[in-house]
Amino acid sequence: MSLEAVYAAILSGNAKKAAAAVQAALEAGLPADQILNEACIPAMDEVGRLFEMGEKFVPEMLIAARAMQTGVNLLKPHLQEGNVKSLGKVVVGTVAGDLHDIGKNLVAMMLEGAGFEVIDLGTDVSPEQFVEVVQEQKPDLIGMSALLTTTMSAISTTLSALTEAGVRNQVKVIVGGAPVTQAFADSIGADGFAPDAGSATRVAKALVGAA
Ligand code: B1M
Repeated sequence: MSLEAVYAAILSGNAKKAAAAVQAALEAGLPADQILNEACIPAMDEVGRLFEMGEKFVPEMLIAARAMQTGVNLLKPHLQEGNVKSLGKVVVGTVAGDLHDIGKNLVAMMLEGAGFEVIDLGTDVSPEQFVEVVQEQKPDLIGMSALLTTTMSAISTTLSALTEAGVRNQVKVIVGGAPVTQAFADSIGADGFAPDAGSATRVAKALVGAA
């Protein structure tokens, strides 16, 4: 069964097999979002669970992440809506101290596909970098991703830095990432929260009045 092959290849960190399995699943007519949500993401969740149990280690998480990215790259053209009209400019980045980028990359990909111009600052993005890019690029939105409970605070530090620089009111801020919740987003004064990449696009559209 194709979805199982994708799941197994990512779980074992075999990028070549992951690519072949994703390709086979696409050719079998499975929708890209089903391959992503029912095979790729569950495989990474299982990697995380095994890491927590002490049955997998950081290098194995890393190779699984690479296998996932290889598969996602093949899904990318199928996940995007192909909308060409620009809905606005979005700056995305994983916050300071955090190196996780798979979720952030998915969010960037979906936003791009929905018609936003995306500037991806990468990972470990300092509050100063976010401030600088707002001053220079004047984006409509900032999207901050955090995957560690210890780096969630970097989201509020960045919001404070935007306020201190006098640019907080020039930009809407969306936050997300596994430990981030709507309650956390509300508590720090973010404009939007999204639990996954699909809803990040819906929230972004609503914030620029394009919903
Ligand atoms: Co890390 N890691 N990791 N890791 N890692 C987690 C997050 C962890 C939950 C694993 C575990 O213990 N079960 C745990 C965090 C525990 C905690 O804080 N509560 C953890 C840990 C502890 C660590 C290290 C500290 C391990 C160590 O060194 N001892 C270390 C920290 C490094 C650092 O960042 N400073 C570390 C390192 C790594 C790797 C580098 C090896 C690798 C990352 C590779 C990479 O990203 N290029 C890695 C991985 C792969 C994981 C897991 C297994 C998978 C993450 C992932 O890609 N998920 C993860 C366990 C897990 O999440 N189940 C784990 C798939 C991805 C599609 O989901 O990123 O949640 P996610 O994104 C979703 C949503 O959250 C949302 O949309 C996405 C798609 O639907 N979303 C947004 C994300 N950003 C958004 C932004 C938005 C809106 C929605 O708006 C802007």
